[in-house]
Amino acid sequence: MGLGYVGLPTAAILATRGFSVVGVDVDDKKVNQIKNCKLSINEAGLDVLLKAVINSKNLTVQTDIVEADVFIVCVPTPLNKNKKADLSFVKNAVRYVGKKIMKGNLVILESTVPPGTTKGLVRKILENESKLKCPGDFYLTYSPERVLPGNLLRELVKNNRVIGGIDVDSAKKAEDIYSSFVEGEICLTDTVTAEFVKLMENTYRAVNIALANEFAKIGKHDINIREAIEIANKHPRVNILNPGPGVGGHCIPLDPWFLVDENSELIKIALETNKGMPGYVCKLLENVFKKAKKKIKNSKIVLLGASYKKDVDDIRESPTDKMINVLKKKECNVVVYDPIVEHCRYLEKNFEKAFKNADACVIVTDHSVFKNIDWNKVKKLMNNNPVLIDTRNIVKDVKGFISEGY
Ligand code: SAJ
Repeated sequence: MGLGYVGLPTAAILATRGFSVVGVDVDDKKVNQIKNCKLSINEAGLDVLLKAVINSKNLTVQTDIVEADVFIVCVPTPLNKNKKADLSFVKNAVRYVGKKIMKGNLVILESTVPPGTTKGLVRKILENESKLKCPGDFYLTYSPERVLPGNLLRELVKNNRVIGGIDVDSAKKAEDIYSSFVEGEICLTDTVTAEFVKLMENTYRAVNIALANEFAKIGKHDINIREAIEIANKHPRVNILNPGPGVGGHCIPLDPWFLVDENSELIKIALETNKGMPGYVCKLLENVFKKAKKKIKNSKIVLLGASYKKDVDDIRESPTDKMINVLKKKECNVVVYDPIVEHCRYLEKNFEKAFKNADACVIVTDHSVFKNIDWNKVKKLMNNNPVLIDTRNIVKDVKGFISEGY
């Protein structure tokens, strides 16, 4: 259930392991695309895998749910306006599952959810719809995905996996399924612990990125922050992450909010710190304009990179998008250059056109191809006193720019 970033690769991998898999999604456009082996996700190797499993008929896709032995739910859990989990997609999917389950079936939830959701809400809906009892009549587990976009297929197989069961038999049933393709260690626990583990992982990353961002802000005047981090990380028990223009993607800036309550000041502050980074970068830019005696109003600014991180085409929660809003308020002429992303606001796919007569460039995403940019050529395309802000530390030894960064 749910043929997105996690559901589709999971369905495809299971289909290569001898299971007869039916992929179900409410979006008929997406279903038709997948039937024709077209992907809306740009993930290395997934196109080849999808063709193979569709052609072998081990994976069929449709909008209607069918009876099955195992149901795996991989639907989104966005954040609502009150910074709480929006469980409407989970509720819907589970309602459909509840109408189909029979005695002895297994239900697995993979979506990121607040602790207690599986044994509370999910179990209740399944029991109400099916008139069956759990535990007893059917098995129920929570097993979160842990895959890194950009390296998804490899991580799906190689990563360790946590499975939380409503009871031990449920966890073992799910282990039978995942052990068909997971090469990492499989840890069995209860559902609430597994839900908490997933949120701890993304929170750990959010807090540590926030710390790196905080260091970059504090050290900005006299310290080469990248060098400082590199040296500090030689300590055997220190591993500081990289500061950047802010944290994007559909997980790290959002999921940790599921843990925030009156006892969690640190998580909240970390999330706010990361959220403030695009604004901080715009402030840096403004200060450099002042230094260069240039007016930011009506200036042309190139934002290099639209996606939330390197080498992916995903723009969800991207710092670029947030910076566009700030710079537009200052009446700047914003252009976004990204060779990987196909659609975003102010996108210019032509490199020369993007930089022609620009006053400033802000490096937001560190796509690998950006390492090959000829900055001397860029300088010639840009107006006098060109400004360069590098938030990803990808430009080395380039002269002729008034620059700032970390
Ligand atoms: N970032 C930094 N500095 C760093 C590392 C990352 O600024 O040192 C930024 C990135 O540029 C990006 C954001 O953080 O904007 C998030 O990127 P990411 O690569 O850390 O994570 P995601 O969102 O692509 O995937 C994460 C992963 N979770 C963890 O690493 C704990 C992945 O394993 C999860 O499956 C995924 O969230 C998810 O779906 O929950």
